[in-house]
Amino acid sequence: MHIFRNDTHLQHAPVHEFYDGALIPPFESAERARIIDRALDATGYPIHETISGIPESLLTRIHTHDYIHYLQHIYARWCTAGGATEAVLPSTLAVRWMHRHSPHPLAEPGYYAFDLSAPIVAGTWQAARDAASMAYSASLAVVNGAPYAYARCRPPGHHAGSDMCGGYCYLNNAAIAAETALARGRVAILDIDIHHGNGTQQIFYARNDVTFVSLHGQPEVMYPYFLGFADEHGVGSGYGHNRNIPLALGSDDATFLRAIDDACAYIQSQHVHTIVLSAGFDTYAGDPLGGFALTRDCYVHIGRRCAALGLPIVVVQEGGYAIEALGDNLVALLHGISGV
Ligand code: Q9C
Ligand code: ZN
Repeated sequence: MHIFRNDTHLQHAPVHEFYDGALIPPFESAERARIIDRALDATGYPIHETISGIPESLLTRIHTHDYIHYLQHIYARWCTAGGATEAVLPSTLAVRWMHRHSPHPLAEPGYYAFDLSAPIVAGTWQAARDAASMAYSASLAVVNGAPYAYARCRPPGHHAGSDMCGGYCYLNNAAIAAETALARGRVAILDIDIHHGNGTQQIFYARNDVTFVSLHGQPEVMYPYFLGFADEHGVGSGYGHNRNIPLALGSDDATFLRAIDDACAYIQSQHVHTIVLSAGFDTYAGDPLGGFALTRDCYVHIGRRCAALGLPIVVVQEGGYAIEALGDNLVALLHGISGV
């Protein structure tokens, strides 16, 4: 199990988040990475702190050129236009019929964001770019023959679409890992974060080279609410290559592992060569953003079942906000996958 990590993420530290109307300290914090690193240090897995920079041409196969340009430059443009230095956050969201584009720095955030959970601060671009670079590096390791690799991505990525940020996500790290792994042939992304990976689904919805399968809380009652239903199968040549398995609040180990078995059978039917695991741990019992009741042991079993598919696996860090348990839960998953 090769570990990829770096500390650029420290530059992404928004001071607050909106949580169902309340202004609170962010759940998605640098502390998460610190706890993960502490647990990883005790494993003896080889750790790679120098990562390959992600090629621009790879980034723009996942995200639009305009969106990348926006992420790179909006913080400075926003401040110059009088926006608060705390963070870039939209005043208007360009939803449904409101989709004319305005290039004004105080307006554009509402075009490229689908919610208020992706504030952009001075170092957000650098952090997001290096998180994507870690996903790329981990996936390259697998392309070059490593059986398993893990990218400790922060900020996370699975809510980020081709030209949209939201849900703490800016660049879709798992999508970048999948695109990289296409060098070995078709890829499946298995998303086990409790929130539906709406961004990953959108990116690959019309494609048949990357299959997306997600286990998550029913969107009727869980963020991101508007996507992740069981009848979303893909479009065009992507039809049949998208699978959502929504689960009820309160789901426990047994329910989750049954759904994992379904997902694994589906992946087997897709004839892929690599698995990208979008690994969120907000399914853990007591996660402040969750609602499932998984135990630590469940992550070992999830890992074993994924490994039983007999394919290389790129593990990409997504959510997980029960911070004290996060490192141990991750290590449980990685142990389950690699057997050591
Ligand atoms: N009551 C990830 O786990 N806030 N993102 C939702 C709903 C945003 C979660 C509040 C949650 C984003 C990567
Ligand atoms: Zn999540």
